[in-house]
Amino acid sequence: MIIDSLTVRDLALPLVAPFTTSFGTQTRRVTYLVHVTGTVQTAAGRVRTAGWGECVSLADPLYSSEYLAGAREVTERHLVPLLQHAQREGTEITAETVASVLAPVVGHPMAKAALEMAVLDAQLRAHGVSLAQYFGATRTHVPSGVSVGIQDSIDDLLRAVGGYLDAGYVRIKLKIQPGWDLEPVAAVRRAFGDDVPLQVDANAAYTLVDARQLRRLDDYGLLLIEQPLGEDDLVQHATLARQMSTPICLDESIASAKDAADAITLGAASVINIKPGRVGGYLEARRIHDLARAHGIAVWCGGMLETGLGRAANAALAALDGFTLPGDISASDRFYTRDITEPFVLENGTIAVPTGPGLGVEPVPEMLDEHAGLVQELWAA
Ligand code: OSB
Ligand code: MG
Repeated sequence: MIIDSLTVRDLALPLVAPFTTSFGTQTRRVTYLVHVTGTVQTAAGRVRTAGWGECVSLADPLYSSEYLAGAREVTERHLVPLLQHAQREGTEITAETVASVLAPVVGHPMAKAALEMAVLDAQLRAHGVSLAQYFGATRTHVPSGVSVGIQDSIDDLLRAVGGYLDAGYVRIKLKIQPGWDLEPVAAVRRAFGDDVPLQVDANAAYTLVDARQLRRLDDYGLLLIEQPLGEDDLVQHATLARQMSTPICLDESIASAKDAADAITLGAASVINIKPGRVGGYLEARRIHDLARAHGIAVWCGGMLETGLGRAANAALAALDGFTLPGDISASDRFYTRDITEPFVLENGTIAVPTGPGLGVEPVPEMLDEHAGLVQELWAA
């Protein structure tokens, strides 16, 4: 496309309840939205188009080194200028070229992914193609799992899990940390039985010294344990994988298709959580899906408390064949009283994949008025 404007808007949405993981508690989702406008050459001629992106970075550098203010800053000072320079020099900015144009900047995958998402949305809207069609995904609905935060008590946990099961979620993920692991897992199994698809996520809260404790989770028939050890601990994850029968899934450790290949080669993961923001965008996410599929490694789509924009894109990605496990693609009301788009709702334990062009959803202006800050122009017409 030929970009003629790019703006960002800060956004803050309250959460329906605090969300606690081993790295901290969130009570609201703060992020920024990217909006890009321009023209795209199509078979029908040059058409005006616009697209939305959402940054999945969290406010603080606790889940990843990237944090929201840094992502916003690098976008303004480095990434948008790289796009402008490339366009001036005659490189067409498309979803397929964004990553290589931004490659000189080291790191900052979530900031890069938000830009790529906006360009991809704009480009697909111009061509009248949905994101799912672009990926080659055929499923119309994706199974919906829910991530359950660390609670103040086992009673609170059982109430929360019971509510999600009643709502129809088809898979439960419990956040764990040292001191909140075997007991909550055992309590959920006791209360809801052995047939509930159940998995745990440690967000890197353990070390290999804890191997004996982690191995005790093998008694509970878990689908997987997600990111027990540190982001950099690929070799140690491979060691742990040989010591326990519960499949190891990596989240934080996988920042690229290359990381996924390394993890598979080392035996550090038998499942991969794909989060498009964490790996620099939906195109790299797609490559990880393809790579994992070729190796017979299961993947599922993770979540970062996305608004309806990111939720729409995640549903489209998860509609690909290789996503063989339910993702953290819950209904909008799992996190938000009111989403910024039309809400995603549970239908028989699934989320419908949008069918309209691009993301297939758009922010409701009234919600932006209420929850978004001023429009900041980073690339003026
Ligand atoms: O580790 O998967 C994670 C949310 C923020 C940061 C990291 C993680 C999560 C979740 C929430 O588990 C998933 C969701 O958006 O539903
Ligand atoms: Mg995780």
